[in-house]
Amino acid sequence: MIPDKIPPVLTSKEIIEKSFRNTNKIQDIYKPDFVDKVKIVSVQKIQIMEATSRRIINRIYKGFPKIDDLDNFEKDMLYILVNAREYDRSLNNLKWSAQKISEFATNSIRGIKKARDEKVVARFRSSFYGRFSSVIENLDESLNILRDAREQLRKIPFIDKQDKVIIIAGFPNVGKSMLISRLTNLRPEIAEYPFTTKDINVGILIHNNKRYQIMDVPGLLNRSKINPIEKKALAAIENVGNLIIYLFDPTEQCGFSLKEQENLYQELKKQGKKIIPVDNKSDILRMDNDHIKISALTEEGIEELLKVIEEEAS
Ligand SMILES: Nc1nc2c(ncn2[C@@H]2O[C@H](COP(=O)(O)OP(=O)(O)OP(=O)(O)O)[C@@H](O)[C@H]2O)c(=O)[nH]1
Ligand SMILES: [Mg+2]
Repeated sequence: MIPDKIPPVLTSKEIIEKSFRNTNKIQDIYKPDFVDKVKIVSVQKIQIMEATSRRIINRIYKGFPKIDDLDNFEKDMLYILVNAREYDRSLNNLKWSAQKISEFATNSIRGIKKARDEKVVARFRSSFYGRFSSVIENLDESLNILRDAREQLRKIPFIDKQDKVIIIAGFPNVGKSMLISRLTNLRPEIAEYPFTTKDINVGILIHNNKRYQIMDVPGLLNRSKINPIEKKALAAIENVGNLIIYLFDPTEQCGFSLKEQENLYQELKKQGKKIIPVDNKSDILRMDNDHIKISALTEEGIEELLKVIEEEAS
């Protein structure tokens, strides 16, 4: 899925207006018989409305990812970001409505072709207009749901399957975003309070001619009930991470004890992914342990970290 490619979603009013407006393009024709002329014009109007609305609806339908086509990471993210049942239902409503309009159009056109006087033609035509408008109006809620879903789904980062993914994980406020801004082109918000980062951000690191996707994910707390922001971090760790950099804040300035941070580290280790323990904020405090020591602030230790990334992510 390429989230940027999800098309914008019109309102039902816009779809109706556009469909009616397109009928203005019909060119005047000459027919000696007035009823024949009304019939031809009416059929054309219905055909244009049907085709215009179908084109708009299909474009939206096709442009949104179908849950079954997603990979595990995208699927997890979709379930976190949108109400999957509503989302599915809205897409199905679109499809159903386009079919209904085509059916109405076929029936109305059949009626018009058989009609012998202009009143009957007008009745078929306005009954099509009425049914057309009501089907599209009824789509309004589904269109609104999809418009909101688009905003959400666009937050799913695009992952290039060719390159390794390295995730910077850890408790909130330990310096993950500051570290990614040192390693990549990304400039996420950095602040001294927890859960500054609410979405996943991917930056590119090119080191010794190799390309890595570095992920800044929201902070995790070690507890059984996790919030939707933390779920995004886990979805990335479980599904796309080739290597995890687990960032500690031994100064505990992040607001969480080293013990809690250690417990989460032990939990994540159980996932069986390669995980490197790194102590940040070494400009303030250096512990006596075998973790790599860095300071995202002063950039000390970054070279050593790059070396380890190169060795471990291959
Ligand atoms: N002294 C010092 N402060 C740091 C260092 N790295 C980060 N900080 C500070 O720690 C605070 C949190 O940094 P962030 O990069 O926003 O932390 P985060 O882990 O991304 O936080 P969340 O997004 O909330 O999970 C900020 O006030 C930073 O200035 C460091 O190496 N040394
Ligand atoms: Mg952050």
